[in-house]
Amino acid sequence: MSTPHVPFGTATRPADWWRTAVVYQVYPRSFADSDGDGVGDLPGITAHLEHLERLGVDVLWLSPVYRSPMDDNGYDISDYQDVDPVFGTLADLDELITGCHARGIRLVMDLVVNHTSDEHPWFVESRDPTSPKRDWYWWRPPRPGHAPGTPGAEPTNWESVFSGPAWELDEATGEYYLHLFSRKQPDLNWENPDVRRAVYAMMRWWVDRGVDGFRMDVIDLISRDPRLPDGVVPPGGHYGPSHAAVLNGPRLEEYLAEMNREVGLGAGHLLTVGEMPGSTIELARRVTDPARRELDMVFTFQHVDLDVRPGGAKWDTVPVPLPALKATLAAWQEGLADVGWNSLYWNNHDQPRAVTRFGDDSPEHRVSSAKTLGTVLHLHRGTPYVYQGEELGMTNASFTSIDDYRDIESIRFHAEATAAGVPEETVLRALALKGRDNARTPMQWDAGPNAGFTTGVPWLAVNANHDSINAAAAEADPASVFNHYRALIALRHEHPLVVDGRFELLLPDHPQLWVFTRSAAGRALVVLANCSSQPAPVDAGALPLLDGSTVLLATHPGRDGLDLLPWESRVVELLSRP
Ligand code: TEU
Repeated sequence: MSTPHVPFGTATRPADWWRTAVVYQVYPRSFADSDGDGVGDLPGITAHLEHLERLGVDVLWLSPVYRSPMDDNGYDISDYQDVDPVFGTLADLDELITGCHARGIRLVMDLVVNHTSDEHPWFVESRDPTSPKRDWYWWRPPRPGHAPGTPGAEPTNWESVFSGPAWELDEATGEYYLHLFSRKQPDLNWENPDVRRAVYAMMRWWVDRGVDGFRMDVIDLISRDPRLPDGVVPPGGHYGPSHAAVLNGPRLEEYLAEMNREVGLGAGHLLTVGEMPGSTIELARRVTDPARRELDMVFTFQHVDLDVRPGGAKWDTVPVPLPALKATLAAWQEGLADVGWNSLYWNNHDQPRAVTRFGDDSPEHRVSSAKTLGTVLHLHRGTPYVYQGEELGMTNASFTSIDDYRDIESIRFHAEATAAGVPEETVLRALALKGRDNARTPMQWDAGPNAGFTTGVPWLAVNANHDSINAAAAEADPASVFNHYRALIALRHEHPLVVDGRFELLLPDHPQLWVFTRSAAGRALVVLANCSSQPAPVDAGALPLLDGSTVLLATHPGRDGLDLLPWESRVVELLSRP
């Protein structure tokens, strides 16, 4: 059973080390600014590694720091083997890698190879129709019977995730190039083996530089039907069955296995996690099956897309009943119980803050709901991901004007929706709920000016609530969200059931309670959580026998009754197996 937590320092990365690990995601623009230009940078991260060390995390996932025109904040890369000056230098990154390793923390890079920047030399060369690089991207003539630039002349009816057509006309050649994201993010053609070889060589270069793995951006978009058939696109271009032509394409697993082999990902025990919008349990069972040597885990979107109206755009928000959320995570637990492995996340740089979205960020309940969301997630089976600020219970930004936003997706949605006649306040309400900038407000280090993030003018406004929500206050307060996350991470390192115990959901239909067990080898844990802002009595009859059990972690220490307070949760080790 027990997958012992292997401390760092061993010469080699042990097999499956990531099964007992907790990953911390840093969004460099918003973590810590060391030179006062208002944008976070690498020396800023290195200067705050103690925060990660005190939290107890095992891995730092670094969102992109590569050279980039920053059209999509670095997810548009113009040089994969250099650092953008706004973030620092390659030497600064080496120092960060060394600093992490010296503290027993591994470092995972962000691999963005579904597309490059349109300023990448590969794409610049591909603009020449005679260049061999032309086939490194998806260049196509206008739709038959249409002159270039005329309505409907785009080769397919695909829409960009960032609104508007997914095809950009190049006046010089009269041809279009494909970009599922912004027009400055042209899609690479993975059908071309030269493209794949170039990507693998770049990855090996980073492995030789000491990185411990890769988070792979929209990796299930890299294989598509080369005939590029039209799709049925819902409004707003959010991932739906419409993008059937690009999601989970016919050669995806062939490419993942080839990448694993050519870069030595499995052989080198490098952590690999694929961001896979549109992924299913069936696909994840195959892709994360160790025997197939493709990926270690995937990021599914099924739980974070529950608040999207079916067939609607991401901005079409609907309430998420707790049973639906419980059922979605439980399905992935059961689906990957015997093969593969789950990733576990509430937050990242694309999702609104979970305490606002799934919890209750009011002053009365913010701390308890942030703790309880953490407890419920971290006690599921899989590798947890903590997004910067989550360990402080940071909330959505509460921006009130489009001028507050910086994210290309939000700004283009606002332009498109208001042009289509949607009232400004409706658009702003949607952005306040789901906009990506909610996750990107600067890290709140202290109650001082700009939350201690920068001595300059922050690129994105600091949340005013940093006066009470900040790392300095949280680390000093034993009852803080920070210290609760510390205890959660320590529990994972110390208790094999948290890593390997079989998951079983109880009370699946209960609208307030999230209750489940983790059991193995005659031992069992029970997680009791009230995920509502109202008190919730628990029917003892519906639970395993709790007599003689031990409370391992609680939001409200000292309480053992079964009338749970709002957002109260407990992790209990049973005396005997249920
Ligand atoms: O995100 C892909 C992705 O799924 C998001 O675009 C998401 O669908 C959208 O934001 C939901 O609204 C990855 C990166 O995480 C994201 O930051 C990049 O913008 C995107 O790919 C393109 O690289």
